[in-house]
Amino acid sequence: MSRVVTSIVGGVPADGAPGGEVASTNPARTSEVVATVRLGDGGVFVAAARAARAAQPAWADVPAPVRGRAIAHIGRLVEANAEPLARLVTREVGKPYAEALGEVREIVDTCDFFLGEGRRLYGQTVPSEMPDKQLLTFRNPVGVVSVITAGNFPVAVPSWYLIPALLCGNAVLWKPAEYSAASSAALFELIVRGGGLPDGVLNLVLADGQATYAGLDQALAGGYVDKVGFTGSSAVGARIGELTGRHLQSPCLELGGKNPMVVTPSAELDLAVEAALFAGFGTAGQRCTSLGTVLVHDSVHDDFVARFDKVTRDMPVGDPFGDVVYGPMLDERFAASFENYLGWIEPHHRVLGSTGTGRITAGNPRAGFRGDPGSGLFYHPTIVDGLRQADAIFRNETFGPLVGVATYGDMAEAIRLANEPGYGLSSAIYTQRPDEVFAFRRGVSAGMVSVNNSTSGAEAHLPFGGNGKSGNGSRQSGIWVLDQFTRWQSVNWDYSGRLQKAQMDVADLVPDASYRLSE
Ligand code: UN1
Repeated sequence: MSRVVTSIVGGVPADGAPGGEVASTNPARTSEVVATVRLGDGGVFVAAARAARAAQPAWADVPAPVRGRAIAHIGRLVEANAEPLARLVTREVGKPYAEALGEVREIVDTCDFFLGEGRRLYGQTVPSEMPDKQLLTFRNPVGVVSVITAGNFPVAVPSWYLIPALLCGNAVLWKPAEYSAASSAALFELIVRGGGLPDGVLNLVLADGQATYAGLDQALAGGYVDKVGFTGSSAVGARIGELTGRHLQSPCLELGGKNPMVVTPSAELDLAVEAALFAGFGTAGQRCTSLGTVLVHDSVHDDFVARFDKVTRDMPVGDPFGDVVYGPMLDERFAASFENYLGWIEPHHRVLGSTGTGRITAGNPRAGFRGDPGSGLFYHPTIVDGLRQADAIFRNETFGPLVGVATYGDMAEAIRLANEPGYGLSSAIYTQRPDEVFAFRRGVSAGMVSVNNSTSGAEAHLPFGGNGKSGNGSRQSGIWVLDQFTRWQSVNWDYSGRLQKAQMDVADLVPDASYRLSE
């Protein structure tokens, strides 16, 4: 079944398609149109920001525990619709169905965490340095939040922004990726209906990148947006940072990664291989947390690579509704960029993992492929061994089913290589030794470190985010994201009946500083 999706501003579907119409297709069967997407332009973005601005004060007046109940209802409605939503995600972006169900679970987990936050949103009472004076802190909503998200997690990652932003009393406009617009529109409905949200509290903007940038520029200049959340490439993140910086705003940025996995001599090799397979090829390598480069100690390199090659060759790839590790690329544009990355393979590299490289077709088959490769955007898994530091594949994110392998000699070198590309999102180490765990944790630039686990698959209530090219230090999830969607307000309340001056009218107790113990 194909559907038509459109922007929704102040509860009203937007007229026409000033930004043009695009088809969101099934990447496993590119002839199947999942949705016709009517795109808005910069004006629609601005209208959504204004609608949010108008709706926000009344939403902030709803008591936080009542907003928490709304989040509880959203979680239950998402849970009741988990299977159709997961099926839609699989159809629209080609993520294996089991993973899509996990993605929906992540929304429910996020709601379960934040429903109680409505009854906390704690402020503090702080002792004053003067009598008859009280110090207090409050969390205030920031106001209007503009959320711009990618389509590799078309519903879970957006929920990391939308749920806490709404809980904190903000109104939101959400601009999801065009190629996952149907999944995102479905989540939009579940949030609005499940939460019983008043019109304008959550708005949906469907637009391409250029219109979004233009709309955001205008909305910031007009004073209609107070905070931007963005998940996507490092290049676009830098532009958003530049634009918001001009308005003295700091965005919440969740960007790319070149996530390393260190395999030490004490690693349980089969476990490390299993993790490399899931981290590297799950979601066809299209997570921001996907494994970039395995850094293997010289002494275990050959053994690791032989095992990794074998399980990669045996891995089921194909129809995402079947039992596979991964399906197609998300969309044509990701297939095209992945082909570009494959062009970075150099003569000194050893390419392993499949019966070919590039697009899987009848003429370039993958042994054991499940389904009809010709119908979709399927790519061979590719292991590139023998990476050197100067190689493009070593230095850049290669969003797709490609894992690099390089070697190291000692832990200091492993840490240096892990940090060399300049990203800093996720990382992993396989070892039995506590000293290596803590040396790596301390030295690695990543915001997230897994010990004997995958670089991907973060739990939804730990701080999520990166440093360097992976982000500006903002963190999502759990209690930490509250600092993105609220501003601290401090209150000092003097009821002494006189002006007590801080630092000046403060009592001091006089110490007997010359006192010494007698021997
Ligand atoms: C992303 O790819 O943008 O940790 C987020 C993970 C998922 C989220 C990935 N829970 O792999």
